[in-house]
Parts: sequence; C-alpha cells; structure tokens
Amino acid sequence: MERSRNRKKNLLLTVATFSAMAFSGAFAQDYNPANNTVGQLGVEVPGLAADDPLLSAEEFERGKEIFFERCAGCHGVLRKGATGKALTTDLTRDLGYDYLHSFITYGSPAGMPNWGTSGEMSDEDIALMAKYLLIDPPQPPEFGMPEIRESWNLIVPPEARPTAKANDIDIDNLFSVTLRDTGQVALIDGGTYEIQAVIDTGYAVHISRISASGRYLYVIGRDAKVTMIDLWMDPPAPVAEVKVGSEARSVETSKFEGYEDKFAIAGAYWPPQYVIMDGDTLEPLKVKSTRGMTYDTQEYHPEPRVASIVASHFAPEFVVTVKETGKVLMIDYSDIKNLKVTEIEAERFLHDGGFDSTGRYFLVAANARDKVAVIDTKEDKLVAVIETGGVKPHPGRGANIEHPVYGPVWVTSHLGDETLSLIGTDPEGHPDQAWTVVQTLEGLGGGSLFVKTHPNSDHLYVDAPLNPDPELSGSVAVFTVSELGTENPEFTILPIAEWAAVKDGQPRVVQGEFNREGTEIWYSVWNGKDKESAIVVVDDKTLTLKRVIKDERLVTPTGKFNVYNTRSDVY
Ligand code: DHE
Repeated sequence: MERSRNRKKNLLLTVATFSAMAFSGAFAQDYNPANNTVGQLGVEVPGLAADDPLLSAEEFERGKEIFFERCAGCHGVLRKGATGKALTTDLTRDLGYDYLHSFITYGSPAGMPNWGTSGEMSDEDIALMAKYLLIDPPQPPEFGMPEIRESWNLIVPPEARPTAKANDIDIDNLFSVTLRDTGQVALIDGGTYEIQAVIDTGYAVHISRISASGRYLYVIGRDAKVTMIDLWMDPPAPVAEVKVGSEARSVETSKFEGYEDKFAIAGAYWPPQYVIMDGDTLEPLKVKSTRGMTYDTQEYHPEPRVASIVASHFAPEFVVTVKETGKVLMIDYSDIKNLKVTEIEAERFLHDGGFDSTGRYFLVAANARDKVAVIDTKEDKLVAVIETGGVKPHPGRGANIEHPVYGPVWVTSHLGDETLSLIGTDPEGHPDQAWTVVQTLEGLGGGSLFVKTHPNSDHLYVDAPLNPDPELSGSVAVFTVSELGTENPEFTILPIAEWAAVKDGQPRVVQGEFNREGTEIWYSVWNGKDKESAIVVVDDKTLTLKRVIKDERLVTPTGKFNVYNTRSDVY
C-alpha cells in the first residue's frame, strides 16, 4: 500500500475498450458494392482505383459488426456523435482515409481509444474501418411491440413460484456480478464469498437492479434482453425474459409506496425507446419512442438514446434520461393507459448518475458537456446544471459523503482527467454551497469510471480502469472523508490487481461496491476473456486485503450490485 500526495500521471486516456457486443438482427439497408465505388463516393483510398468498389459485401458485414462492437456506444448507431465525435459521411469524407486510419490506430487524448497501438484491433481491421466510415451508416430495423411481445418468455408464471423464500441465502447481502463476455451474472454470497448461482442472461449485462421488496433481480444485456431472476427460488433462477430492442444499457423497477414490485422499465439505445413492463412477469405493456427535438436548438434527432434510469421515491415515476436530446423524462406509471410524462430540459449527452443522500435530488452527468444536471424528483424540475471543472464526468451512481466542512456532498470522478468534483447537495443546511463544486481533489489519473462510499465508511474510493498506465488501471485511490477539510488531502493507493495475483494479462480494476454493512468493498479485476479474472475484497477500516475470490466461472467480471445497497439507493 502506498501513500501519495496528489500524485499526477500523464493522461493519454482511452474512453473504453467497449469490446464485443452481440448486435443481433438484420439491417434495413443492404450494401451493394457495385453502387459504392471509390469514384462515386469522391474519396481516395490507397491501392484502389476510381471504379473499384470501396468494400466487398463481406467486408461491409465485418465493418458493421466491428462498428457495433467497438464504436456505436460512444459515436451512436447513426454516428451523430455523443461521448465520441460525429462520424457522418459529410465529415469523414472530408477527413479522408489516411486521417481516419491514423486516428483509429493512435487514438486521441480526448478519449478515442488507441485501437491499433494497444493491439486490440489488427491492421487489416483498421484499414477496413477507415473505409467503412466513408460510407453512410446502415440503419438497424425498428423493434416495436410485435417484436417485443414475440421475444417475451414467461419461464415460471407467478403462481408456480415459491410462496415463501425457499433458500437460506442472505439475500440482502448477495452480490449480482456481471460476467461480461459469457453473457451471465454470478450471484455471490457477501458473507461466505461463495458463488450461489451462475445464470445465463443477455450478452454483456450492463447493470442489475432489484425490486423494491428485494425479491426480484432484473438485469439488462447490451443486446437489450431483460432477465428477471427470482431470488426466493432454490437456487435463484430466471422467471421471465424479454427483449426491448437490439441495444440497451438501463433497467429499473417501481419503488414508490404502493407500487413496490409492480412495474419494470428498460431503456434502449436502439431503437431509441423505453418499454414499461409488468413487474411480476415482464409482460411488455407500453413502448415509447424518444425520438424528437433537442432541448436547446429544438432540432429533430433520430437517435436520442435512453441512458440512466432511476425510480422516484416521491411519486409513482421513473426518471428517464435521454442522452442526445438532453431531456429528463418523469414518467408517471400510475396510469399507463393515459401516460403522463413531464419533460425536463437539462443538458445534452446525459449518461450516468445517482441520488443525493436524501434520495430527493438526482444528479446526472452530461459527460460530453463536462456538466452535471440536478433534478428535483419531488418538484419534478431542473435545479441546476453545474460545470464540474473536469473533463467528462463519469460518476456511476456517484458517492454521497458527509464533508467535514461543507456537509452533505455528492462526488463524481472524470473520464478525461484525474479530478474528482465534490458538489454540495444540502440547500437547507448549506445553502451557499448547494449545487456548486465545493472542492476539487486529484485522484490517481484520468480514465476513472466510478467512485464509491457507504454511510458507515470514512473512505471515498476512486478507480481508473481506463488509464493507459497498467499500474494505475490496476489500482484504486482512497481518500479519508474526515480529512477532506485539510489542504491537499492525501490518498492511499491500493494495488488491487497486484493483490489479485492473476496469472497473466493486464486486468483493469473496476467499480467498487460495498457489502450491506459497509465494512468491505469489492473490486472486479477484469481481465481478458481467455485469462484469469478475480474479485478482490478490501477491509474498509484497515484498507487491507481481506479476500481474493477466484473461480473458473468468474470470466470478465465488471459491475457488481449488492442487493440491499442497490435497492435502497445506498452509495
Ligand atoms: Fe457503462 C452504467 C452506458 C461503457 C460498466 N453505463 C452505465 C449507464 C449507462 C452506461 C447509460 C447508467 C445505467 C443506469 O444507471 O441506469 N457504458 C455506457 C456506454 O454507452 C459506454 C460508454 C459505451 C458502451 O458501448 O457501452 C459504457 N460501461 C462501459 C464499459 O466499458 C464498462 C466498464 C464495462 C461494460 O460492461 O461494458 C461499463 N456501466 C458499467 C457499470 C455501470 C454502468 C458497471 C453501473 C455502475 C453503477 O455502479 O451503477
């Protein structure tokens, strides 16, 4: 363990290795090589003459696959840009083949991964992608109610499920762990560290959320498959599944009093839409498109993707953030037939976020705008849009600490630099500090994705999984909350990857999650699919290694969600 004062590192940072995403479904637009010659497109490509087709049909298919696996998350299916720049053909043809080729190879400090020099893409694929970007993006098909219903599978109807908990698992201290590249989640007991079940789900589950009662676990795959798992069964098992589109990142369940376990909602990247489902069966009830006007210039956007979703504690409402149009939708689920939606203008490129410690204010990063928007879920209105002072805020759900000087604050780290921004969240007790950045800290380096704390902990943890320096991407910085009132607070570095002692590879250490009591924090040591990965458990009081969980079934662990903390919004 190492103690460091504001240790800074060079940040040649990468946004992500957003690798392998199973994008299913045929495309609406077919490619006919004969109609796309180099001359017709008005581009120059080394080795190709004007009447040569730019891509063969096979190359086009491969380009489509690589784009969805590696690029669409940041640049958008239609390449209109979000976390990554726009890549529409009016821009790419001007930039030209050589420029695109070197950009993909070397990346950029602003966040484009160095796909070539990192060895993650072959020379051949880079050349293919530089050509692929010179043709118009193909548009995947729509996925409306008929397709959603067709995909719905009620595996165990409610009447066939146990009427009382049939296992002896301490469900509140269970962790749902994404096994990204195997399309599974592992349910790991927070007390014994034993894997209770490994369950097949959609591909590369992004997040897990728990029903208000704590009985049902809902996970969403990158392929937009929602899987509902009954934690009362012995062993816990899926009871329903449904696909809400072809690409997605978010799922949530109704939490307002009287509506516990009643509804679920999932937000899709493609098609840009959200789907409200029956909380007991996942029967799809309503699908709504998010296409429409941007909040500021009021221009039509064809692909406004649904980013984070939370459930209000103050009303029967889901809080749905729409990335490209910059709107937050308060969706009233008390009457789904006559759906009322309050549309709040916030900021473009909304991404991830979480509640303040009271559960009233939702703070969400508009990452490509370097801002955080604050929504009052009691009054259903925008409270503030805050410049964080860092580059690309990326909080996960953020961390709520009791600052020794400024009282309750919420923290985010940044993808694009080493800073952490502490934002005052107490308009009653600390009105002068509310919704302003009260302090800026410097963590390990750029490439941070998630911060974490717990009400019973005096520590604030920050990771840096996307930092290009393996020593930093394998470590975590820890600040002591009660010492934050001092000038230049120190942090402790935990060498998590070293502690895990995995056999080979260059694992990234990602997303801390506390156990129910707030005495331990778990980190994923996320290695390649064919390599050993692990979960490292840290004792929060002493900041020492408590346990390394290794198992051949633990392939590419990423997100971890403690049942109690997730359902109670404790972070
Ligand atoms: Fe995530 C949260 C989208 C890349 C792991 N990620 C989220 C949320 C969104 C999102 C919208 C908030 C969901 C919510 O709260 O309702 N993530 C995206 C992307 O668009 C992006 C940038 C690119 C992509 O193609 O997916 C992306 N995310 C990643 C990764 O590369 C990570 C590290 C591994 C992976 O699975 O791909 C990753 N994202 C996570 C995790 C959370 C998350 C673990 C939940 C954190 C939490 O504590 O709540």
